[in-house]
Amino acid sequence: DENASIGEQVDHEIIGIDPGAGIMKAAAKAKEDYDLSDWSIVEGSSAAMTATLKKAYDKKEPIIITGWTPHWMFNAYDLKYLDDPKGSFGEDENIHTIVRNGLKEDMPEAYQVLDNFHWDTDAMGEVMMEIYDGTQPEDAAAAWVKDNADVVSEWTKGVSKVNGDKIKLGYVAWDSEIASTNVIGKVLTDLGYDVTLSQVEAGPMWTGVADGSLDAHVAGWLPITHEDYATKYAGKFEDLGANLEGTKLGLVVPKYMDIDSIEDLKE
Ligand code: PBE
Repeated sequence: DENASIGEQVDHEIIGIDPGAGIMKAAAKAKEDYDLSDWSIVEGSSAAMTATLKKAYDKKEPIIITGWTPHWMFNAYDLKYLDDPKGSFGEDENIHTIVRNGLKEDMPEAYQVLDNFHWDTDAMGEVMMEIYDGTQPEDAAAAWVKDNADVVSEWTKGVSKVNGDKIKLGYVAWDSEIASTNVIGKVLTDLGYDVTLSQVEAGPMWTGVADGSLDAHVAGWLPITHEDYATKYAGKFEDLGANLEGTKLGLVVPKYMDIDSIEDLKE
């Protein structure tokens, strides 16, 4: 119905992702800040969200999702962020590499590589698009590592090879983190590590590094998105700084939708 409000068109639903994601907390804050009490934020996963987006997009139907950059969806579809004049989703931020206390002493080589790991949204986007196109994450990561030997050599410069030492990286099945974790996992494998990539929820990812059951993750969105986790485990992990700068979170819609601001959701 052309005359229905945006809320009526989408059943007052915003398609969210896994409940542990920081973006879900930001979406709940937006609901408060913009007085959207009749709206609900649907929990699910990144994969379910992108599947729902594809279904709507293919039929040019209205849809509102929780979205973030870097993400392949902005390459695959014509999408826009809704303006967020109240700043519920925070400022642009960075993705940090987070390691367990003691990693530096126990595995100085891996520590050095994780500390050196730094790339940009274009590079991450290349890996993400490969995976989107159907390549297995480990194969997409291996191809990127091979094609970007100059970048990778900056991360491994002066680092000695090891002989099958076990290292365990945690990650959440967010598209951005599937890409980054597979890339750094491949680099550590090539250095001689026996690497396990352990897919977990956001809470257990931070808990795992804090209690030492995980050695590291490269998925710390800071200072805002994962602030609760970082505060909860302060002192129980080491932050090696940003591995990627300039991320963004928000509510995202197809460009064919006739709204521009989160304020437009209130009727
Ligand atoms: N994300 C992707 C995560 C961090 C990485 C934006 C979905 C989150 O909201 O916690």
